Amino acid sequence: MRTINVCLSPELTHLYDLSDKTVVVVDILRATSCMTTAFAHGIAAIRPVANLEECRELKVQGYITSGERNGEKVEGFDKGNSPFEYMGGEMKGNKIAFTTTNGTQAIEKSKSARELLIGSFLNLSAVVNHLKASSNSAIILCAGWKGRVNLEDTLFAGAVIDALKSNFETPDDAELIALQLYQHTKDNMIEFLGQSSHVKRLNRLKIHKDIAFCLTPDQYDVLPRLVGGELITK
Ligand code: 3SL
Repeated sequence: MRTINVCLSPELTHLYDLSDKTVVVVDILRATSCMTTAFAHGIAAIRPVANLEECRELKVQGYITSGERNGEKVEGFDKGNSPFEYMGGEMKGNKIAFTTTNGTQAIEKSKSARELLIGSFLNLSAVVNHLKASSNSAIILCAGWKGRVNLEDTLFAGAVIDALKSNFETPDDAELIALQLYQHTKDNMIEFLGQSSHVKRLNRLKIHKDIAFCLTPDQYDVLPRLVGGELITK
């Protein structure tokens, strides 16, 4: 039977063999929610990059520069990391160079995967249906915060495990942690996450409306995947 693992931090990726797996990278607040939203509104491709300089250099090649550091838009960049910035449709057909504190770092660490997908609550069913239909074993890689575990990514991992527990073996306790957390909090996720370090951080930055939106399941039927260094959906 196929297995599904939850990797609770990018710092733990060395414990897993990614080369024969589908890896779903998740940064609920907010990088992978933002990427999902951008594709749903017509972005052609996203090039995830780990550092600011590389991102700036891609501007001259026609990329829109997007991202954040510590939650705040980077000076001189075109866009920040709020899903609401990607809904207008004015970027349709364009390519984005994207760099974030944790999400794009997690993508960087998963590049050896057989298949790399972008997951969020916004495209939860698209992720689940793809994993169900695939013959690959899978890893849900939680981006966390600077190497530390966070609640919101763990909750998403729990939602995926909940949907797939009869299709996959779950070998480790991380899967149980994620599943139990999700099952106990799924009906009051927003309230529960009020205690989380990143929700407190975003609230301090007055970024309130992104939180509820990023926790809303199945807004979009898109499934970004990494092909040749760029995320695409086609
Ligand atoms: O770390 C990241 O990748 C970001 O999503 C963090 S923030 O929500 O923009 O602060």
